[in-house]
Amino acid sequence: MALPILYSFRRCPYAMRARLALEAGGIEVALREIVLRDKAPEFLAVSEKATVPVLLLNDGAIIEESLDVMRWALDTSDAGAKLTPDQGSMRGALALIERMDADFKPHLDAYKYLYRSDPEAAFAAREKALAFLYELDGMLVGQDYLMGQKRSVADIGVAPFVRQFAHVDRDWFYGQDWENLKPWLLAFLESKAFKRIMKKYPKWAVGDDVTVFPPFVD
Ligand SMILES: N[C@@H](CCC(=O)N[C@@H](CS)C(=O)NCC(=O)O)C(=O)O
Repeated sequence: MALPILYSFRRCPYAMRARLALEAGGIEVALREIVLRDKAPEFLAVSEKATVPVLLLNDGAIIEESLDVMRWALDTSDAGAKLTPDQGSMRGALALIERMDADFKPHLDAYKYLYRSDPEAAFAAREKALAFLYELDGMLVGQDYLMGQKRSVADIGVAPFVRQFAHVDRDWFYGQDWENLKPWLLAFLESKAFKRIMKKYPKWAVGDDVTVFPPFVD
């Protein structure tokens, strides 16, 4: 049977969290790597919204939001069991992700995109992002993951965005006193799952062989 199709972009944090959920559930998809500045017409035909990730299911259903791809993976595989927090609830984890998207991501975008052109505005945005990062740091006191001692959907939903924030100015980020957040992020970056979902693929074009994701690893 044909695999569901995932339109993805390696460095997009939304696509990363979708890939992490699929990876956790061992759900195989045919990955099509999209280049944002030169989107494949076939991708644009599938999704008017034209953002990645987009998951096209075998019954023709289209999932156009990363959080919905995660929810679908949680519901249709053992990712749900694997990624349930051992403290708090799945609902609480998803609510944290939604809050991050609404309250933190806009500041992250301003920080990242204004960093070179308008440092003053970028630093003001960075200031506004701090509250959420310190909240995460507080959640990590005495535990390895955001919602307990086990990796949950909260970690995979949030970490790609903290990574993006950290990478704007690594020296600054790792110079801050969020002593729990730094090792949590480093452990995420070193994790087998993250390395697996960050495999590089060439830009997809019609007629290419199917790229099965998640990739095989020893
Ligand atoms: N709310 C969407 C946001 C997805 C999104 O904005 N993805 C970015 C890349 S990280 C994108 O595709 N942007 C379109 C563009 O740059 O043209 C989701 O959660 O899937």
